[in-house]
Amino acid sequence: MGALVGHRSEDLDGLLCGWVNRGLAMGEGMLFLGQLDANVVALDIKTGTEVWKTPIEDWRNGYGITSAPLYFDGIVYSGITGGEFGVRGRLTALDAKTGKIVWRWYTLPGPGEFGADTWPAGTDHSMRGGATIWNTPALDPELGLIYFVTGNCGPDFDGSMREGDNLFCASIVALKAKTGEYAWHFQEVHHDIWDYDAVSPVVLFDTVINGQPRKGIAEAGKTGWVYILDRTNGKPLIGIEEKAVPQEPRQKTAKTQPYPVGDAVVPQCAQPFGDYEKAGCVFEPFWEEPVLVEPGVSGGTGWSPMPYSPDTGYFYVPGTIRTGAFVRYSGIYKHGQRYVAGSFASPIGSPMAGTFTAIASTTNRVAWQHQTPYRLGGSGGSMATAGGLVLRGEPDGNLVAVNAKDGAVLWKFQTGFGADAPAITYEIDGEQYIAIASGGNALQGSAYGDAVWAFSLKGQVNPLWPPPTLARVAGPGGPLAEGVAKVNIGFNNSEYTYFPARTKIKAGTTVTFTNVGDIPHTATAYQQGNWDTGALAKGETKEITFSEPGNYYYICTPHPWMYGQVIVE
Ligand SMILES: [Cu+2]
Repeated sequence: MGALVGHRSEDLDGLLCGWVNRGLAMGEGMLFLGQLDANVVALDIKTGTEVWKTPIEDWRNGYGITSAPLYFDGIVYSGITGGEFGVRGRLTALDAKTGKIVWRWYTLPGPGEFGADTWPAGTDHSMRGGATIWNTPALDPELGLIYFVTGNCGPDFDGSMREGDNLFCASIVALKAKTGEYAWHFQEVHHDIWDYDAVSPVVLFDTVINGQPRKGIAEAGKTGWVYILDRTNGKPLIGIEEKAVPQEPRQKTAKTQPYPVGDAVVPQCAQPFGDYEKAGCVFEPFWEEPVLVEPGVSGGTGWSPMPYSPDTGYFYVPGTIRTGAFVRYSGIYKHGQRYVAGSFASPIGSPMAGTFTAIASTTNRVAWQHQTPYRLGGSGGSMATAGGLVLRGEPDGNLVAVNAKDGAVLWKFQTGFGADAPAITYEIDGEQYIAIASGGNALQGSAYGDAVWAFSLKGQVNPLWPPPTLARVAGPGGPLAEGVAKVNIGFNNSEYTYFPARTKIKAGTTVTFTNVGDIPHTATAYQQGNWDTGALAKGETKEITFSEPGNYYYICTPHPWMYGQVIVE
């Protein structure tokens, strides 16, 4: 599509969460898409010709777009990402015909603006406080309001310099769709230090509570709860209580946090694991000694959407069960670079699993729940049909149809690759089809592919063989660098990381570990093997030769939450 012309694609590699695009919008004979380089582009739907292209920011400042835009009534709405790069989140409205920016609403208040008193006075921390918009907004034409959710506060994991609730991080926000004027907000997590973004798209639904018809809005959070509000005013529909939470004065933790009435869809307390001294529940604070917290950063519901069925009145909530070892360190703000001041790694070998839960919209209680051997909260989500089915793609490659009322599994089909996309349904000449893109997902660790499957009652294509089994325990993530024998430590202003974190080499290869960070680090064999670079000061290098085939994990001895992997063939 002519994307990313004008700069080398590898310049963008270090940005955001990888090469991700969550879809397109359509309107007025055009397709609208947001690009990783922070341009919103309109294409002629028939020819693919570019009609206009508007940068809503400069990607060199740490910004990007990964969400699908929303088109309504002559306006294209786009979020922006970069919450780990010291950016200022915003929603941008563009004229669909010309691409001119109509308005923008900053998710972080400037001096004197509403919410500015939730940041320390006389500082500019709010100007790089994140609160980015990872997913597509929803719009209620009758109320004239547009709704969206915001991501974590920046810097991640360190709240010491940003005392206050830090609006509008981790919030559901409503604006007047035409003008961008503030209508209401609800903050899910005050003074976020856990990367508890609100990132699953909001769901608008109509319901009846105590005999009264109500206009609802709901969002599934990384905390494991579903937040259910009245979308006319942002007030809880069922009940959300502010409760006192454990404190860490150095983190300037919020005194209370919102606890929705009802059930969480994933466990909210970490189990003790390994040598970690402390395991806590949701909102457990931490400082410079790692503390296990559950849900971890990718726990609960991440980017996956949750559908609502008006027939059952249930939300279908995808969840991830995963523990994070949270630790804070000193992060240094550098313009346009990663600005993360801590770590959240899941300990090597700690369990990972998922849930798929029907939550009753009128009580916020579990109606039924499936336990899954793989994570679902950062996956594709699902779709509810008027025929009483819920269809969900799973990272193990299966497209699964379940009974929306009771969760009984009715049908499964192996698509051959990670089915980490929501299914869709459509009708042609009176015949109903179901389709799913099955392409895998790096964060899920599912098998990559490039298949689009369509199903009807007349379908005759056979399923594929299942892809390799997914990891059930945590370990180094990210792409596997083939044949790369150089590992940089502290690369790209990410002091506590190995890059690449995973590499695959032939037996007999010598790997060069170089510390390009600012403080001493090691690469030290973990579990298998007996090798160690020893402490490498800034700029120092050590060569390690791997003669035996095997799977070699390694950690940094002074910073055990740092880990990497060398696979030797
Ligand atoms: Cu280290």
